[in-house]
Amino acid sequence: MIQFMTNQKIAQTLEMLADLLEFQGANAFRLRAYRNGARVIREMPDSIEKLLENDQDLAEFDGIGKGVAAKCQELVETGKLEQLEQILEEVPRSVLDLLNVPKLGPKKAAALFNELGISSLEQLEAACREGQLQQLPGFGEKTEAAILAGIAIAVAANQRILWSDASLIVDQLREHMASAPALNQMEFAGSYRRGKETVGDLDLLVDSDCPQEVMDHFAKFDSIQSTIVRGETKMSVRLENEFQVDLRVVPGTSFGAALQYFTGSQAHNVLIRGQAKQRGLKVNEWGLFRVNSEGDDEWLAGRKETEIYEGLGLPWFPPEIREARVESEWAEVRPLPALIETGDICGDLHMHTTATDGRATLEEMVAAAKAIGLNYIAITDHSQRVTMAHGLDGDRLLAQWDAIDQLNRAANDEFLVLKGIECDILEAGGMDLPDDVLARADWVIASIHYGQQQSRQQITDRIVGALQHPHVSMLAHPTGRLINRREPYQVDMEAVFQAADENGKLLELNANPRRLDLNDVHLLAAKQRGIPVVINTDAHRTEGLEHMKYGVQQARRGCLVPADVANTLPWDELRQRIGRE
Ligand code: DGT
Ligand code: CA
Ligand code: CA
Ligand code: ZN
Repeated sequence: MIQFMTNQKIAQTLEMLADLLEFQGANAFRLRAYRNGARVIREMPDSIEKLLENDQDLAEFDGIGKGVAAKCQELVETGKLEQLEQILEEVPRSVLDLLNVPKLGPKKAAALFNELGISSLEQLEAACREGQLQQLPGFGEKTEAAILAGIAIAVAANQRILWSDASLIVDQLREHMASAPALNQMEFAGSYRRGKETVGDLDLLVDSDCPQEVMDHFAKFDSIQSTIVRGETKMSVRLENEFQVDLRVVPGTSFGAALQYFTGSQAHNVLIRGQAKQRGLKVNEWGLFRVNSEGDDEWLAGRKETEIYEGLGLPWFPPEIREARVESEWAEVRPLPALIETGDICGDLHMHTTATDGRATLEEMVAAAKAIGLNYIAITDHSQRVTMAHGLDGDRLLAQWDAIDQLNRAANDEFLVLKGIECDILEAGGMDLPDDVLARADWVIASIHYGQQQSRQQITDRIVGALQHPHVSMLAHPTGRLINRREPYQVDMEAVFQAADENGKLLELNANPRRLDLNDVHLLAAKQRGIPVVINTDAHRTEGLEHMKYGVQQARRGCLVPADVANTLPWDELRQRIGRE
């Protein structure tokens, strides 16, 4: 039987095809068509399968060409792609892992496969250690060292996926499990529930008295590749993308206790057990108990998670902060500080337009921001140094600001578009645009895009210099990391915090799910030093504005409340905070 073909699966297949074709040296134009198509299909509200059933021509959708439409048809009708099957006969699937190594482009990866027969990360690591790579044309000693250093990142990328990617699987699983028999309630526990930036596996917890029926239904989930283990009440499966899902079925009387236990983190649970012990209690995945000297413990609670915390004399800690960082300090605090929520955000102060590397025009970004209920935004395109993104020089920037002035004047509403710029911090230090231009902005972002390999001292000096600059308002994506792709640059965060604090500057929490920079630990450090954080999407297309929720979730992990986040303020107040006219 042909399996149900979700948009998600179609998109994944197209992406895999593109990756493998790139590995084989196919032309960039075709690859882009497949990748764009995959993105459009992933975000489409309608199911491709349904559209085809109704004889809809897919090529009529923006971003889907004839080639992609034909591939969709083939996938829906046959469940596979002939072209992909053929490629997989020539190269093993594991070469895709090689493409996750930073500094190892598809061309180099293909050379390694063809010349040295390397088709997995293990083989790559062994070959680097034996110095085999530097024997090949185009590979020096330096390249070899860089590739060896990058393997760790690729291995991590194989083991942990972005929270935002996990959430796509969660949505599908929720939908699939909704029709499971005898299911009373369910929840995804573990790192997913804690909102961690990457997720190692999913922990699905189900309340039911019929575990076998629930597991039978779970086993029918579309993307399951294999069952790792199945027992009386537990089951673990591997999905087609190698991702693992653990299912546990518990009775309603234990659901809250199990939810608490399997949400973790392990460090948080150590604190919880310690608190229980102090009070002559015991807590495990079955419930909260009073310990009796005879050994027959008395069951106290377990139905609801809140009852566990209450029974221990603790506040109910939101899952995001269960990392053993603040719980001891907050144990006596009532009520707990209310962590920030997406609805608290009034403005978005970092985004791009078609003037540089954005995909939407100024007008389109403004319309989209209004539609999602923001009160103000700053347009912050790149500055001239970012040649790859067609960065703005002073003249083009002033022209954009004129357009923004006109837009604000013409609109008869309260919405405000701010004149901003994402100004590069130059490799030698200093800002990429003259002071007299920056002085006229409403909002100046400083950021590093070049010279990321410099020494810790150089990078720190550049950033501190920018934070001392009178016209700079905020430092964007302060550590420059790309999760699973690029390590943060070497920077002395203590010095950055101090410079921000002394000069009244703000630090960004970039909400892009691949950046989430500052990270949770840095956010808590910023909060403790009283440095305001700004959560921005850095949107490069209108849909990018939706990323705010990922940033807010990360902010919650940093224990931030609305007062810690500057863009919960109306612009007038925020402007005074940063000393702008
Ligand atoms: P992950 O999957 O690596 O992103 O992280 P978690 O936190 O989801 O970890 P996972 O899936 O191994 O286990 C889920 C939760 O279950 C974990 O946060 C705490 C609890 N747990 C699992 N195994 C143990 C264990 O051996 N001891 C204790 N105390 N707790 C455990
Ligand atoms: Ca997990
Ligand atoms: Ca697990
Ligand atoms: Zn940006």
